[in-house]
Amino acid sequence: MATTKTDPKLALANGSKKNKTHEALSREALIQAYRLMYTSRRIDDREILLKRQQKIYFQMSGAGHEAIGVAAGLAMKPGYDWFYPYYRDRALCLAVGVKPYDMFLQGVGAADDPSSGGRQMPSHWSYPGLHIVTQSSPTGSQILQAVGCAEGGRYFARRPKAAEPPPPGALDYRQFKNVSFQGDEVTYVSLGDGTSSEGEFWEAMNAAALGKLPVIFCVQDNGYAISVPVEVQTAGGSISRLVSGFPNFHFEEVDGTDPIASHSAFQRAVRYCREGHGPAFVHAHVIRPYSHSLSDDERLYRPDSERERDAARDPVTRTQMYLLREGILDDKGITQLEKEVEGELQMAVDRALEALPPAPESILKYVYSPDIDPTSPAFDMPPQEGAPAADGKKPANKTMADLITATLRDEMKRDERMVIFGEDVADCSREEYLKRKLVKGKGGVFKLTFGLQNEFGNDRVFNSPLAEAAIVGRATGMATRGLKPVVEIQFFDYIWPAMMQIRDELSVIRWRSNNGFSCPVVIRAAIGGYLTGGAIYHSQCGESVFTHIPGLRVVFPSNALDAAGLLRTAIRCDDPVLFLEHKRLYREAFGRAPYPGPEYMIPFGKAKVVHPGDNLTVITYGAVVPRALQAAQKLEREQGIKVEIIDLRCLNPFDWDAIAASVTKTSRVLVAYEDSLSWGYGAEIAARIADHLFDKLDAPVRRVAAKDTFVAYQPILEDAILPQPNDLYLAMKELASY
Ligand SMILES: Cc1ncc(C[n+]2csc(CCOP(=O)(O)OP(=O)(O)O)c2C)c(N)n1
Ligand SMILES: [Mg+2]
Repeated sequence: MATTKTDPKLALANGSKKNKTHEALSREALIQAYRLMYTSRRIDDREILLKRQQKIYFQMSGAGHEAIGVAAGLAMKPGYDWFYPYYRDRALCLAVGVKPYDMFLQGVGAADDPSSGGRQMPSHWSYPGLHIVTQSSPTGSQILQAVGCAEGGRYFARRPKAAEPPPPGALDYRQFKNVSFQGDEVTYVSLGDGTSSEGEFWEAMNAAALGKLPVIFCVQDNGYAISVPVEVQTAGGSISRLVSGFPNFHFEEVDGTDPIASHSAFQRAVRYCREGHGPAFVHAHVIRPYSHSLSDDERLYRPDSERERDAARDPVTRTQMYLLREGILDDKGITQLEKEVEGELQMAVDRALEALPPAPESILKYVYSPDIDPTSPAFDMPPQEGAPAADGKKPANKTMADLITATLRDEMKRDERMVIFGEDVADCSREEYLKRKLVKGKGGVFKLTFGLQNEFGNDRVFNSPLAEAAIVGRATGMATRGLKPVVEIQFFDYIWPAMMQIRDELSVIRWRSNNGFSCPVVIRAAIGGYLTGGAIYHSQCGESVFTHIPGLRVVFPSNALDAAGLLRTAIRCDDPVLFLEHKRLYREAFGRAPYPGPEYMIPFGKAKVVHPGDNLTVITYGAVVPRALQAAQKLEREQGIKVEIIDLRCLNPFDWDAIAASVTKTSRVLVAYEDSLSWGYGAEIAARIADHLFDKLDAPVRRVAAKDTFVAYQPILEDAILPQPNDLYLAMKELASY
């Protein structure tokens, strides 16, 4: 696609009176643009003062970025288009409709701060009514979500029925998600020049180009990322040059301190996206007159000469000069406008300083959905005896893999908002091969999604590029719009590129936006070892890394029926869920069950006693369950010791009541898990027992787990590393005789 570059002869500084039309901006619009730019700058100035007076706690300025922000805001439609701005986008937010008072409420951390209720820093925008989606602080983690947001909008435009509320009585997340979409909506996302070095930026560009999605990527290039200049950041010094090979894009490179040129560039970009041609890239050259933040002093790394060169391009003064030169406003008019703005800001500051802080008791509110409690009895739905399998075959014992597939199929039928994507999950991306019956289809490396693309179409079941952050980031954006993405991370071992999205975005979006936004995604991941040859990178556990994250539900079933019941709860609930599927259990003889029907559900946080006993409690989950059973049966056979085995099934929340009841009865407890011993999931359980049940214990709390190393390839080593039935047997025996 063509790149449009601003002709310097037309640039604002050289504008002449002949240029009466100001491109697409009327005189009134130009005055409005100046008012917004001036307001933005003065809010920064006021905040800096308030910070120095210790009346606010943080400040991040948008100074130097005002022209491009206002231009973007005026070229787009608030409450219609979608916005993923970054911290320098104060002027954009003002142009889209955020009030200065709301910005000062952020600064003071007020309960009434509409963006987060005092939870998130100022300049981290979140205004649901204006479609400004909650922002975090990791540079660039908003970009993939913007792509997912655009995908969500397009999905609903193509399938408007999916956006309708669920039938009355249907218990699921849809009841609490009002979907709105427009056929020609555009999603804006911005970032700094430095942030374009993040991998997620490139993943997002690729995904947007592949999908021809209506996303405008706005790189606001002030030449620095804190103290790192652009030539050290970006190979060749120009992000425009680097991205120019992406297909389907419209490119603009513009002087982002010139509101007229910026507005025209944005108008062209918006038009291109609205017309459905694909994404756009706007590279705006701006300045950063106020150092990176109040903690930074740019004089340490930028000489005066360079800073003065920048100052000559200051967008606020340039625009003011332009208005004067063009006779749009005279001195008196400028003074009057500025006086009005100062008056408005003074009132806003005065009011914000009076605002009440949030109540300390509110800190746990909105970690999870306030609307749907997945631990409640409403999610306790019995299996349907003799239900014919979803594939029409007669009831027979099914594997965990079979019942996961059946559950996915049932839920796809029930809820048109559900989509499945990930690496290799489709039957065949080249659909014509399927249609012509040239191939059977793959459906996942473990085949759990086999047949679903064939049945539901490739807009609902599709392959993603090999990019885990993109899978979770896009899913998060889609779920924000009301879809239910059930995505697959092919191996738990490769979940780590998505960690930023999971830890800093997916799990925290509801809390940090004070319930303004939510993203109840389900991530399925194949986990665990005992594979004989799985080695270091196909055997990992690591569930405690995720149970440590507030806001994320973590489920880890050990058998077919539990997998079906818990997966259905995961899909219908209103929180993000990490659903861990043990590869070794997928097709094990252990734990098979007949298809339980399309309504079978198990509430989260409810353990199951898989072997009753009075002498000793074993708390475990996943692939250790069958191994613990084997050990307990041997111990009972040999010594008559009766071991109670508790399968937690759900790790966050977990069933404390079941643990307490059993330990109170047996007074001896072993916590057994497959992950390496130290700092693992069992440490928390053991600590809780020591804390709350100390007086019930007749023996120390013991743990059996993997050695504190990695899972090796050679089976002799794997056996020595992972907990074996005999390790469990010996620990149980020792504990029983303590
Ligand atoms: C992932 C991540 N790494 C580091 C930081 C710390 N940090 C905050 S802003 C910033 C520089 C960003 O520069 P740029 O993208 O050019 O935006 P600018 O601030 O110049 O507008 C850095 C390194 C962060 N917030 N997130
Ligand atoms: Mg920068």
